[in-house]
Amino acid sequence: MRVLILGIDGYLGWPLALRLGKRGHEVIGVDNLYTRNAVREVGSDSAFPLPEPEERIAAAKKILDVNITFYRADVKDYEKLYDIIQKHKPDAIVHFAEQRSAPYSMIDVHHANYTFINNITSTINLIYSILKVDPTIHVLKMGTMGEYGTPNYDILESAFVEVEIKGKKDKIPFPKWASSWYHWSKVYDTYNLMWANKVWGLTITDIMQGPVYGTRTEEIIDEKLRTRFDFDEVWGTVVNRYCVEAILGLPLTPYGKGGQTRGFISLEDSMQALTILLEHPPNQGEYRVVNQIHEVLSVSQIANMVKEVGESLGLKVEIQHVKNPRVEKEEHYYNVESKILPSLGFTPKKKMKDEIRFMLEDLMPYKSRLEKFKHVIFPRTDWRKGRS
Ligand code: USQ
Repeated sequence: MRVLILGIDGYLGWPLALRLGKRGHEVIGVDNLYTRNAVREVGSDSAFPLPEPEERIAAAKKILDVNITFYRADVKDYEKLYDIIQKHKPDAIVHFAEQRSAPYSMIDVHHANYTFINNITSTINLIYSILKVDPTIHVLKMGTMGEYGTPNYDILESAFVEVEIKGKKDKIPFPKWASSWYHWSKVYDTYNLMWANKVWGLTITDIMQGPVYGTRTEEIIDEKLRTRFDFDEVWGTVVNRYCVEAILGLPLTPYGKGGQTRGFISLEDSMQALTILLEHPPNQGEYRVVNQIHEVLSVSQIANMVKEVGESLGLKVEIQHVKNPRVEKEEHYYNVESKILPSLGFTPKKKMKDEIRFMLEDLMPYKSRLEKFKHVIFPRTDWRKGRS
């Protein structure tokens, strides 16, 4: 297969390129390196130093014998995106080229606007490029479990649901109720993709993935092949943040009551799932929604896990519930249907507790680098404030 990855420089994009390359697929990647700059904008950096794209591509060739063609380009530039798709005519396009931080989108009006303009425009550009080059190309689009919010009913793995209103039945898109501008941008993307499928019969997999954690995949066998790893209050996600907090001797920070429950998945299992979905595309003209999760846990449970594993490695780990900077339910029902991936052979290999040990071991040698970013860990971006 020939696969174009939009957002190849990111936490998921890079390891996916290595995985697909190792499996013999041809890999082309696009990135404007926005995340690198936006993480610096909030005073932080990746825990592992990142080689320049050209250097990491050379390392992939040397260490894994994987060839990657890279374009430094912005997916908001329709002509550029169209030219790349027209030139390579991929079988599938993975769309990760979106602003992916909820706190970043909540900083102020400029960050909210950037999130919407970048995320919505990139998806529209992709839809129109495919339409012009080849409408049969499979689009694998990264959405988020956060599109659904935390409803008091089961989250089905279905694009539509039947409802009855005043005695009359109809099918409506499965309800969405997001909790940041970032998550809303993904909801709007979903509606746009469903519409493109209805109007033009595009073939789409819309992945609703929970928070990803971890430092390792089967291909990350050398420091030069590491993927970025964020831990600051804006770009870091909860498990990755806790691990860095534990390394630095800072208290772990469950927000509020800590009952916020999500469907987590390791980086390795995310790679496995994405590969399966690419290698088993939906039928031509189908819009397929996939709930991509593994372990359902609360942020308090995870803090206890990091404390236990950290202490077994000799770290002194405290847990300190902090005032929740977000507007979200802190105790709630959470039950997610996830049957498509298992039906295609997905068998999660990693348990969070085991991965936390590897993460702490991998991060430990970078402790002095992490010390420099201690001041950007405590949450400052406040949902209620609405401005910086
Ligand atoms: N949280 C804490 N303490 C922290 C950091 C976060 O309790 O130090 C809580 C948050 O309040 C939230 C939960 O952990 O309830 C998850 O937050 P997160 O920062 O780990 O993840 P989130 O902002 O939801 O976004 C991340 C990715 C995003 C992806 C999403 C999947 O950044 O790209 O779409 O996970 S999901 O959460 O299922 O929507």
